Amino acid sequence: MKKIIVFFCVLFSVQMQAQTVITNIYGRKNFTLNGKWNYIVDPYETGYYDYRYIPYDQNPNPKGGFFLDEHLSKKRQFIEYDFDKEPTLRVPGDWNSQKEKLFYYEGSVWYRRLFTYKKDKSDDRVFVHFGAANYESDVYLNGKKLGKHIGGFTPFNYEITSLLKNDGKNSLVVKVDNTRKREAIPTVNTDWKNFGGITRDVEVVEVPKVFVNDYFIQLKKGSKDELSGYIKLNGKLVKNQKVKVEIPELKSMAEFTTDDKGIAHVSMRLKEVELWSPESPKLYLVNISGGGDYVTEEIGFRTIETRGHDLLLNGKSIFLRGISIHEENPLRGGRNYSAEDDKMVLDWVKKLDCNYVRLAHYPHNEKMVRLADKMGILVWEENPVYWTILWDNPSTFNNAKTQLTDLITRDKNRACVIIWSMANETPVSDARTSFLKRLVAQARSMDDTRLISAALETHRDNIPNDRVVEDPFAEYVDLISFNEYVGWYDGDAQKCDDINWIIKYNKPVVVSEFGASALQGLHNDSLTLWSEEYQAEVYKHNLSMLKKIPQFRGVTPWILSDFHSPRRLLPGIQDGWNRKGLIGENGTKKKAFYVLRNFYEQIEKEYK
Ligand code: GCB
Repeated sequence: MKKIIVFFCVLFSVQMQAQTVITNIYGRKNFTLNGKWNYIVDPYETGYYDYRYIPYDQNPNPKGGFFLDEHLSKKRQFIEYDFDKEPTLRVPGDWNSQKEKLFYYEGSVWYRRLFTYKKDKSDDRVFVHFGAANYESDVYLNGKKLGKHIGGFTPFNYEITSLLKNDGKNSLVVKVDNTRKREAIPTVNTDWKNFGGITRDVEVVEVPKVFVNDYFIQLKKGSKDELSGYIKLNGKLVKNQKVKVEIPELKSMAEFTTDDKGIAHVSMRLKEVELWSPESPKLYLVNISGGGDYVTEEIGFRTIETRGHDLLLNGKSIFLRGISIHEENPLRGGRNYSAEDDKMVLDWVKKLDCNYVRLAHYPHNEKMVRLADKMGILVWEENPVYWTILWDNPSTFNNAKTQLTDLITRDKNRACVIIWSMANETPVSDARTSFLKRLVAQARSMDDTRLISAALETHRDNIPNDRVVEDPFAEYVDLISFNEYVGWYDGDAQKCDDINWIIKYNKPVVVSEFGASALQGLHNDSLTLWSEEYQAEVYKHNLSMLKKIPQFRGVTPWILSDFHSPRRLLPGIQDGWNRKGLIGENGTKKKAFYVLRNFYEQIEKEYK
């Protein structure tokens, strides 16, 4: 029991909180830590808890084998781990799709990366930034704890200036635990694979002593030529500092002054700005400077609003020709991790004649959203509040709020993002409505320029063919979105023809899901379940049913491609995959793909 005795006298009590995430990480001076990391699979948490189940990092007198780094304790004996002898995993990337023996693994894995880094300027500050790690991460540099981050899809960073050995060997250790938990966001029950690991980029970022931590630069709500937002500096003596926004192509430049919190309000008028749209996704180079820092990135400007049933992009009525997607490359059966993965998926989206995607059911990676910005694809982004979570648990709420906050912080300058979704398919109750209302308040307080929605549920009335959308939460959203499965969980395809939709809200309806499963390559008549023909039939009938809804302004059928889901067990058909994709696991398009594309080509003409 007490055999694994290593006495660690260094105590890792520096439990720093995760710090405000640095905006536009890719526009900074970066040093990538992507690549091969040694790893230890630790299902018993041997590296974290001692034999009394006390975490080593909360124990003033630790006995046991904290998995930090043997390089720090070379002289000690009895160490029962050795990162150097362990195999490696690619970072970024989930562990399940990289190693066969980890395919079903859920639990803790320790990662270790050695690196040397030399600062450019001696008084610069250095951070380590993670695009995401699923789900809980404990991060240590050179034996000191930087902090713990909770949430599998949002970025986090820690300042490492004082711990970094300038030009010496540094050891970064991260324990990633993807155990599903009832109180977590998402909770234990989801219809997608719980890919674990450091799934996104890891960067060392160097910034000046006082730097531009965050900024929000978009058109002011209701205006087509006035920018509004803020710039936030980080560092000492940040009161009354000058900050500057410059858009060279528009010959626009303006200076602002920070308040005592280091925040400057931005407001400036643009001349002859070309608005961003799917047809012409114009991006401008925007330079932001202040406190000795200078960042630049491409930003687009557009307006999005609703008027009664109508959805207006840049003042013009638009129909959202969309598709839902998970962040999985089906050809590899793993979470997207590269630019090629993102490009392949968004190229499929374009081939479907879409102008819009729903990034379900959690924040996808930042580069994907940047690519959508460039390719002219509108985006719905979603908080991972999925199905039935612990609505009454305050820490569950704080977790959901933090993830939403971090998502909005990360993507608020992307013109393509038009909708923040609070949740997916959450059964109505007072506790749930109160929970979601508080999330809406948070989203609106951070960003009043975008629309708010959630994928709601529908219910049946006493009349068998009536389908009703009535939800107290609908009052708080800008769009009415719901998931419906007439033709799959709810009768057969023909049933669509008799359904009567009752939606009393005077708001645009953007249907968040409908669909049916088909095994790619399985052909039969259009009545046979699991065949491509049946799926195509469900699409035909659903599309003509939805088109009759007067407020119908968009749809994201479920889903672009087949994806892994441990809930889907039917042998020979599902084998661990959700088969509702329009594209099979080998990349082949199913018949329904073309049904949807034809529909969209038609709609595109109608909205010209
Ligand atoms: C839904 C969920 C989605 C599932 C889908 C299905 O309503 O929102 O996550 O994967 O149904 O295939 O049943």
